[in-house]
Amino acid sequence: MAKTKKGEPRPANAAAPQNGAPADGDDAALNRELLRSMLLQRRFEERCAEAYAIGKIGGFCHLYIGQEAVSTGSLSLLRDDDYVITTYRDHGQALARGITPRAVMAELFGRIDGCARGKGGSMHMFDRNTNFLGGHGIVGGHVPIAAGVGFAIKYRGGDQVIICFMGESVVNTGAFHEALNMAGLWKLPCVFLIENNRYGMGTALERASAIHDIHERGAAYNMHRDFCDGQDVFAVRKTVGEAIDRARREQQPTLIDVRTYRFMGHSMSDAVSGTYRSKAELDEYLKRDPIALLRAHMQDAGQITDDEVHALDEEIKGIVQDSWDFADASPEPPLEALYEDVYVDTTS
Ligand SMILES: Cc1ncc(C[n+]2csc(CCOP(=O)(O)OP(=O)(O)O)c2C)c(N)n1
Repeated sequence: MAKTKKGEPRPANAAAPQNGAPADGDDAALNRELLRSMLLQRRFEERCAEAYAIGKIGGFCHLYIGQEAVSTGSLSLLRDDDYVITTYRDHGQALARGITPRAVMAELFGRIDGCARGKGGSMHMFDRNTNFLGGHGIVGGHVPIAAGVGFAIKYRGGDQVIICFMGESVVNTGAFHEALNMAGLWKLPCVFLIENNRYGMGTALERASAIHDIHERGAAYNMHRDFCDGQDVFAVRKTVGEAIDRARREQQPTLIDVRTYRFMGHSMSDAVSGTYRSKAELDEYLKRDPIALLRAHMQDAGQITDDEVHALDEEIKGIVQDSWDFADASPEPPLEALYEDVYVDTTS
């Protein structure tokens, strides 16, 4: 199990492979951590759908089911002092970064023990302890913030990196281009990671973008660029790992097109599929469920048995139930809390 700098075990964030360590795929202990992280997100999101349906969660709610290899693969490579920023589809990444299921579920329920004290909700997970800088609702709005964090790291002489997750629709917003230009110009330690799940709400990438190999947009900003299979957690780790190294050692940004698919609708307002894609297409992608692929790899390699998978699944369901019970018992923030956290107090 990976250790934090303070020596505490940190299950979700396994360390990046070192020279001489077994290649990804051969490392049974690492694979178990990856499977656990992905399964936790899956079971958590299934319960979120249920909680939303019975009114425990209000507002918007975008599920992450199908994309778990992206969060787990990339965030399993980060150090504790690195940074993460993302969009509204943020529950899975919050969990993979190590925010507790209790704090994420309480946030979803709008309760005081949530990671943003119940004020953010589904789209605005935030946690200073894990350098998780949100959860942002405006498409593309967080990309300049990522560039700003990259600038701050460099200005202070640090060797941290920031991973900035975004949907593929973001590449058509102005903020994306402004931020990538600055990151390319100033050589900022940013990994711009596009979670390309093929649809922005109901609009296919091909109907919205003049080019389809969207990582090529990085060429305009003199930036390294790459793409990978987002259903294969090992492929994600390899490609994102190279980008993290480049950011950390050379302070060079990278734009990555991680090709994935969301198994649910855009949000709980179109929870299942929608009219914009065919059932045949969905069925085709369901065959490449990232969790099933990793599990099959581990079973073939003799790294896990059916019974062990079952036991792990049961344990995780228990953790998610505990998070639900915890969130349900947590109080709503008091009315006065409306006036807190509005301005930063710079006087004390
Ligand atoms: C500036 C802005 N325009 C429109 C919206 C409405 N909106 C919310 S999600 C979304 C689609 C974004 O798709 P994508 O970036 O591919 O991410 P995904 O939802 O697929 O993860 C849109 C247009 C918004 N939130 N912000």
